[in-house]
Amino acid sequence: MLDNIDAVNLQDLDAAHHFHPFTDHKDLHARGVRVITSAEGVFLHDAKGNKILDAMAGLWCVAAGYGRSELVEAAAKQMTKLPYYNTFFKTTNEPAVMLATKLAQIAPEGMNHAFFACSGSEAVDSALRTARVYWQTLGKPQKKIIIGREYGYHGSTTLGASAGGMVDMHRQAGDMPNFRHILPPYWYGKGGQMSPEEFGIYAARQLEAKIKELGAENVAAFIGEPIQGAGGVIIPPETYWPEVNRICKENDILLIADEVICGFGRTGKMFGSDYFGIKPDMMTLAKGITSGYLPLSAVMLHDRVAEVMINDAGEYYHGFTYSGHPVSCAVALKNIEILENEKLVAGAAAKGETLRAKLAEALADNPIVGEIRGVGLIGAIELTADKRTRKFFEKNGRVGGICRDFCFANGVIMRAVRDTMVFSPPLTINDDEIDMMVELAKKSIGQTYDAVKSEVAS
Ligand code: PXG
Repeated sequence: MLDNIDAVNLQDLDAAHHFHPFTDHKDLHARGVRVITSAEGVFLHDAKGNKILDAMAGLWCVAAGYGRSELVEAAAKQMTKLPYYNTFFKTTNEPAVMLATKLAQIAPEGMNHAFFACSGSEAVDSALRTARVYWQTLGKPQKKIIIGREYGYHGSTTLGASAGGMVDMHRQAGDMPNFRHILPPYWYGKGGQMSPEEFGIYAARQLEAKIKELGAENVAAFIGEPIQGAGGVIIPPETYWPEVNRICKENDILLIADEVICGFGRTGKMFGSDYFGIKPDMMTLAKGITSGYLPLSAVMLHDRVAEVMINDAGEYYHGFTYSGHPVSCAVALKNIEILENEKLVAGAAAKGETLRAKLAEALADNPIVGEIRGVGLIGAIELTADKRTRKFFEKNGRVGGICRDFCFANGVIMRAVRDTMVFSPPLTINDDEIDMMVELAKKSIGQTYDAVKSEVAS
């Protein structure tokens, strides 16, 4: 069937048969779907012959870039040897063991056990279940409540959506009991007159207040992304995570770092927890673990948690057909080898600095650019009606949408989250490609300014 593809109209077939994730289908059918046909390095090719710089690395995941034959070979080799076997019922496979061992080596101190799943959502779901079982095992079954944050994103299973702080998702599905949400550490949007440092403490203490309100004896865990990605690349002030560490410890609350986006070098450190000094009890990993080449995720358990789960919890009634899938694990191992051999993690820190400096220079005169922020190769550009007062445009999300469409038309993919343009290019991006990304961003944000000029404070 795939050999005949040139002869069929993929747009029509897609509209007829494909129900997409996170999509308004009426709107999609009116515009027509974009068909991506191939990719190499940081570039995508679509069916119309356009070449597009993917400044999002797919959905924040293609760390090692597209077209890596080493990953293809690792998959083919493992598929030939053992394409599948499960890790239930007292069995394991070579790639799963070796990957668990490798993850224990590169993860922060004390995180020595990996539980495998297929997606970030499944990892989050698994971490939340583990938190509940942990407290049950310690004789505190009433410790059930999970605290997350507004604008948090922890996936789209019902538990993940409930832990996340996306109100539209809560409305449709994620309204499970025993979840609460606190203010995100989003200084630009919510910091008012406070300095970022003051606001970091203030936002962390919302957690303390929430625990007090609920009673620490009822709270199982706090879950947070080191940097909130899908929520708009919200980078907490430096004061935030140390205070959260303290609050979780003092109140005997598990701390879950959702590293699905931050993990595997995005921040210029292997994990976001390394960058911010977070002391998690569990970490969820996905996306960059295989650079998106195959589905795979993991929950890393700190020894504190693993000892209880292994020695005292009895049987763990949880797992997936594809937990520890040998082909995904083989690809992950090769992918981590690439990150290490090509020094892509330290490279992300250096390239991120170059990228932000160039963006700052290119966008300095654009009146709607309120802030450019980033850590490593994850970043954001705030579009604002008045940059002196950090005032957003009317109908939040409208101007971001305009900008995103200009970006696409100009050949660069950036995401709009409300009116915040976010980016996370492959860690392999080179200097010329950084220049190209900056040029295309400058052009697109310039066109956006022209389109909304009348609304901008002079
Ligand atoms: N946690 C975090 C921090 C994520 O960013 C998930 C969990 C869920 O992973 P899965 O593999 O189940 O999708 C994510 C995923 C976007 C976007 O548009 C972000 C994600 C997924 C899809 C779209 O920003 N993040």
